[in-house]
Amino acid sequence: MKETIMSSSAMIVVSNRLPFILREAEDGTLHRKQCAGGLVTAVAPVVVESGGLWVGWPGMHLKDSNVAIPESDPEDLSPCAGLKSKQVVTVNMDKNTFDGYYNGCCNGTFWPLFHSMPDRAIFKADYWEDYKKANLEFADMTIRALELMYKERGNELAQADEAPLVWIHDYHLMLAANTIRQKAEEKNLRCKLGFFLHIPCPSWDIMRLFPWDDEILQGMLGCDMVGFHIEDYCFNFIDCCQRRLGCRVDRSNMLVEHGGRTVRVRALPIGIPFDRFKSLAASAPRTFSDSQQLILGVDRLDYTKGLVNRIRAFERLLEKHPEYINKVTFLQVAVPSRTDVKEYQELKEEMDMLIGQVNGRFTTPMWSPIRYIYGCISHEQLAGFYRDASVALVTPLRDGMNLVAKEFVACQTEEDPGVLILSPFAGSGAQMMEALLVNPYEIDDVAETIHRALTMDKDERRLRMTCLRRREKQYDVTFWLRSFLKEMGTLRREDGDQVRP
Ligand code: ADQ
Repeated sequence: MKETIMSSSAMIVVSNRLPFILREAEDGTLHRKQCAGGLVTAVAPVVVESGGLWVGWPGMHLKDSNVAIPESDPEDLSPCAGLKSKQVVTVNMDKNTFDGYYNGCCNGTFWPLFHSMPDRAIFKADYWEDYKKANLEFADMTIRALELMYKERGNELAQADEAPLVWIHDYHLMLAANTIRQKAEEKNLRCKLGFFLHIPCPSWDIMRLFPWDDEILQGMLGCDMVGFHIEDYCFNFIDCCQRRLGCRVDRSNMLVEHGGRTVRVRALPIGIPFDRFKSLAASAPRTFSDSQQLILGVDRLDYTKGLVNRIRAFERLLEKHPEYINKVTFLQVAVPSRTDVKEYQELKEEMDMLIGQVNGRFTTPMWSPIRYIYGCISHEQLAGFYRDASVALVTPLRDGMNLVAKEFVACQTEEDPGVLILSPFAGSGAQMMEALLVNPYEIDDVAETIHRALTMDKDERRLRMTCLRRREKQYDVTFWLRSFLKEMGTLRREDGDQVRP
């Protein structure tokens, strides 16, 4: 049965990207192209059903800010198909500002820094200026969205107990809250502000490397509640607020006082649409023969995901355990990411070279050790790969959560499940204790852990997988959404109020 969670207040979601991107056809007309990740799957139905709004960049630079957003195609079955064009507020900015904000500050500075890789981070005042400009633009468009909402539903909102909820997502928009708060107050537009960070929040030692760290922290504290995946990130954030801004903090209740307000800090681990992956896996066609054991890796091609170390570990496995030659195949699926950034192009070249070397070294007339798909595949196909894999290698060097680990688990059968190998440096590594946890920097250990997984007996596999599946089913993406709304005080009563133990 389809369950729809309702927010007791109207909702405005603000994210760098809209839940779809716009593309121009040859005749110049605009069309929506879907990009349904877990976030969109969970949040879009609530926005659709509660008549909410979504503020974001449409994935292309529009020639004119007032250009009409197309409605979804009739055959669109994605979770945001019901999102009407009047529920969408686009953010548009000139290409140079966008480049400095997105490619520069977001991907060149915050992404590596927040993943504790400061050597890769570029600190540039120009990028920071563009980031501030872009955040102002997002804040202005959020105010426009609030005005629209109050114009359309003024009476209803005036009588409602709850002010509309503005939910800001991720490291792209860490400065938006204070501007939204201030302008909303000036215009007498009541609202509550919530923020969720999808990547890790680093420790104070790392955060302080950013020359304008105080502004970032103050920006996030502009919200009423700030959510992270796991407690470690919450405590890092609280620590930064205390040490950099001198805030009074209450660690046991996870509260930070700032500017005369008390901000709640909460660990809200994201989940996946478990049942959806489970049923996709049940119907996906088989693509691999039973005679081979399959090791699977699925990632965006990103240096944080530990792909190079993983290939080296697999090479080490073949060196130390030649019995796997002709018997085990490693399939790496890598989705192209940030392809116009030099570091990502270099990583792609390094991967091509490394995979070529390993294949050149071990391939036999009937077998190649590594198969490599560089591209995006459908969820149906992905679910089939997950189901058919004996081992999933999820070994990021650092990762906010990592949904692949959870999707793999959802696609296993209880009867003859595979084994999850997981990095403790992913948020999911803090939750999925029954996985085989291994440090991705220790190549020998990873190789031996793969060996252990490939030879694990069925009883142990079942025991581990049953626990993993039970947890992911219960704490799925709907649970995450419900927890967020509950913490914001905007979960409609009848939707239940179960809290993670
Ligand atoms: P990402 O780093 O993008 O997100 P991750 O959690 O690794 O996310 O999930 C990637 C998603 O892309 C998965 O749903 C996976 O199925 C899909 N995917 C990967 N390769 C694919 C391919 N080749 N074809 C099709 N789909 C593919 C950020 C943080 C994470 C956090 C999420 C959610 O960096 O740590 O888990 O947000 O909060």
